[in-house]
Amino acid sequence: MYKSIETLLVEIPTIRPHKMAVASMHTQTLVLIKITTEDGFIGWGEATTIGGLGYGEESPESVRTNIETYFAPLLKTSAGLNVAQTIQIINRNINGNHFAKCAIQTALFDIQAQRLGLPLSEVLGGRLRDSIPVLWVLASGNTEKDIAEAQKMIASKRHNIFKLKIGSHTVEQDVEHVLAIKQALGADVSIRVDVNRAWSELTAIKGIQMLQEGNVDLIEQPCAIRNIDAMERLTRKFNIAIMADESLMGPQSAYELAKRNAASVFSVKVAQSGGLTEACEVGKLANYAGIDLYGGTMLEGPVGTVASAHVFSTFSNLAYGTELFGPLLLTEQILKTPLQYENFELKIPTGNGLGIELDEDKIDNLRRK
Ligand code: MUC
Ligand code: MG
Repeated sequence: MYKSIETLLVEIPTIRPHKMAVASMHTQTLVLIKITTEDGFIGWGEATTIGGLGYGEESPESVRTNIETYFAPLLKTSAGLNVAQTIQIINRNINGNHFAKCAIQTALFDIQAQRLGLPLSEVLGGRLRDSIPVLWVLASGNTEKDIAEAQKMIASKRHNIFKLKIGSHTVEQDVEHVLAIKQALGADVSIRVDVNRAWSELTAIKGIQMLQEGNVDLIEQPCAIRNIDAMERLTRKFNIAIMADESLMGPQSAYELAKRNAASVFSVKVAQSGGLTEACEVGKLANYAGIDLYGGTMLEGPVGTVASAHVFSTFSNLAYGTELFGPLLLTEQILKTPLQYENFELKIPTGNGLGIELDEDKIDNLRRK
């Protein structure tokens, strides 16, 4: 049934350095999975991460090795099974590896949706919207450059909500940077911060207090991944939205975080969730728990970005919008027709499957050989 399962590592420089507490990026390594069936369908998936092993527990190289060594042989034995049955076999035989699992699942759903002649969103339960709001992340490392970049984005109607990457400087320096940007952009522009788990609980109390007083709208992942106790205390202590990102690793952890009241917003990432259906389950669980939703990114290229967009289009609550700007951070586009970003939103493709056409010659030129 599956003729080939390929993993391609595609290196693309970023339009400017992207500085975060966990890594400074100058290039992004897209991890693309291409599955070709015996009857001529091609499905794409993506397992891109950030900063090698700086962000998560899987690297581009580990994803490639694990797909070639463990996933591909399993897939070859699953001929005739549907997507759910294939995923069940993968989950029974392979521990962890959420990014690789998500990429494989995306490619299988892409094929399935093409076979059915439907956009991917319809196979996931059905879209509730045709476009989604997308914010921009200011992470040049320089306050004045960030302000100029934001003003350009607002003027061109591309983004009017901004997330700032902090946590690499002292809390006072970080707060000064954030409040200078907030003041320059004005009261109507929503500013959020992502600490990428850089703060201790005491530093977080100090930082969040000042940011809340400065009318910042949201604090993302202030403390360590497994420090759920601190996340719980901070969520109870402050009125400002506290969002779980790295701590949210799929439906089981969503359940734990919700039970503990350890976040008021979930940043749902398809790869971190372990797959598209798992990301949908996180969304449903958040609804039942009264937790607001935000569509996160791993700075994926167009494949992971569009797969995420199809998932987020099915969410009934998307109170904090999304950050699906990954392809815009790259100097090269790898689609024949680029994704459409306009009026502060991303249009969700309407064609069958993912609804995108990859430029395979370009990918071949950019990929690691
Ligand atoms: C993260 O931690 O949210 C998403 C946007 C961005 O700039 O970095 C990522 C990772
Ligand atoms: Mg984050």
